[in-house]
Amino acid sequence: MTSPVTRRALFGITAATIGSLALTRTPVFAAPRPGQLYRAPGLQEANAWDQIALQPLHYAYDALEPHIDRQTMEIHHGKHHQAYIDNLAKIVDANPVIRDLDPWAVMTDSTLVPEEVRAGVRNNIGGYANHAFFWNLMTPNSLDPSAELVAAIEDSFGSIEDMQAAVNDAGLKRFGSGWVWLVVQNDHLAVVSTPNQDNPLMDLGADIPILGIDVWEHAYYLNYQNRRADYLTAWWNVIDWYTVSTSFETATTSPRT
Ligand code: MN3
Repeated sequence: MTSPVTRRALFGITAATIGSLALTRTPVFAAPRPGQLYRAPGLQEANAWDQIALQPLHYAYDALEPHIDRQTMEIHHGKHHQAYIDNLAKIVDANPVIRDLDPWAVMTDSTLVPEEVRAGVRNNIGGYANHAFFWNLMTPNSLDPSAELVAAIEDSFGSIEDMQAAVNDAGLKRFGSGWVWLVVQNDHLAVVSTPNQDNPLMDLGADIPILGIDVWEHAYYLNYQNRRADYLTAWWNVIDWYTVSTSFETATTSPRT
């Protein structure tokens, strides 16, 4: 893992400096390569269903307190995320035709699998991928976003605070369970939300997520009960801007494959 010192060397420009630079920067959005952003084991290798497994967090369960409490993290990671993995494995074991397909292809185009198991596959491979993505978007040692990401956010939203307000608003408006995402969309950044365990890459979507917040009640209920707005506000205290910045860089500089 990159040390905080190295991270600061990469991204340690003050907000004031970034603000002045942003006025003259025009982000160049080349072709995104969404697959590079999801580092979940097995998701991007051919016929790698058996590699799909729960990975340990890179911080302790209580490291995000008081914003995200230890018990929520234990249950969310150890029970909910594990359940998506276990349920997906059961479906794949019972349907050998799926085993011949690549997990990434299935996640992005669930019509590849038989209709009778499509919903189960979609929900559980989405749950696997989304949570693997989500854990790496949080850290107890949040640093500054890259100058390039700040410039893109200011171009698309006006300010980081305006972007956060747009994300929080979309998260609040997501009825029931789902996710809210900050995505690279054509030549700008945008906020979208998805129901259940869907993500913007499903159905061959072209939006590339660089940040996603879980707004299922299981992500916040123990600490925040019904106060989803308070959870969303608190979440920004644990954002890993390093991961978001590097995901943005990958999404906007890598050739589309
Ligand atoms: Mn969840």
